[in-house]
Amino acid sequence: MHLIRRPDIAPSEITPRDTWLDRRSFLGGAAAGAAALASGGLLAPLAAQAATAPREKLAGVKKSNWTVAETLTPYQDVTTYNNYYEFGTDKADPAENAHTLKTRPWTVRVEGECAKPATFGIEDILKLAPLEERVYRMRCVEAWSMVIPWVGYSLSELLKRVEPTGNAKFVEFATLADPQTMPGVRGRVLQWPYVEGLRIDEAMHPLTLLTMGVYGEVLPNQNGAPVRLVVPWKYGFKSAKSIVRIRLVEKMPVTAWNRSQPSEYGFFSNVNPEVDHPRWSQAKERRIGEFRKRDTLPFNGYAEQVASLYTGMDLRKWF
Ligand SMILES: Nc1nc2c(c(=O)[nH]1)N[C@H]1C(S)=C(S)[C@@H](COP(=O)(O)O)O[C@H]1N2
Ligand SMILES: [Mo]
Repeated sequence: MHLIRRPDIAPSEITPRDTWLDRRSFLGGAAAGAAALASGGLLAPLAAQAATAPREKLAGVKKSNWTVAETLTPYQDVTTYNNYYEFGTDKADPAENAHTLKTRPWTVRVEGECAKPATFGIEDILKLAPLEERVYRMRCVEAWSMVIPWVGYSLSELLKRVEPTGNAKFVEFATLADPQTMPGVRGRVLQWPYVEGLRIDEAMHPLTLLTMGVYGEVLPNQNGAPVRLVVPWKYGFKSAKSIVRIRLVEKMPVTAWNRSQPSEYGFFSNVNPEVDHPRWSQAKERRIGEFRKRDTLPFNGYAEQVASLYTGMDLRKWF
């Protein structure tokens, strides 16, 4: 893990993850620790916890070169300050409400313009390619940001299994919309299911992460369990949570945010400090845990890796 503490941040501002874990295992008691030692499986219980779901460590996670060396946003912030409108629109709602999400059994249907459409069980997805830890900068369109150690592998690993055809120009992601377990889906904040999309070259870019974990553990429900997308050079809403269907398509998909406010949310949604949201500036951001605002970087700091995908495009028009 790349825990580099910047000198301008007081240690007291950072909740050490170990303290948090200690508190949890204290709640869970000695039995949970014993269980973690006894189980040699892919998913070993880490610590039982009183109110919410037990935390589960992911085994065999390798470090990745696709990692930034910046101070990690504390686990507690990553898992309690969330956007997941299916569980409510306040930042605290998902952590409070998402315990109702049932993540097993779970399948992801991959279909459309491909030679071998298939349905993948979540257990297969976890074993499809080696799990990597990747520390990514994340930037929400609301102008806050975090640095998060995700666990997963490049989405391209999954997509190549179904053999996309030459007509596969875009990829559409649909996420779970279950009114029984998701209180937000009973309301009309967005049209459900939540749909997102990428161009095929964006979807195949190695940075685009199919994500099953965070902080070395299985994703908490509020972060999009059991499988979500993470696209670090785009605004956070492109990173669809709790994916159930991936469709290779010829035409640019209509996404949930684009449908609801086309003048505010374009298809590409690349982080761009020079293109303001119609109602606020995107020039700066508040890194969660910091006081002074930071300058927002083009492509969220990933320009070197992804800017070439957009050569010749007017990024003010294609926002
Ligand atoms: N299904 C679904 N996915 C979603 C959202 C959502 O409301 N529903 N919110 C998005 C937004 S706006 C952000 S910023 C990120 C937040 O992910 P995190 O809470 O894991 O950081 O999830 C994205 N994925
Ligand atoms: Mo967001």
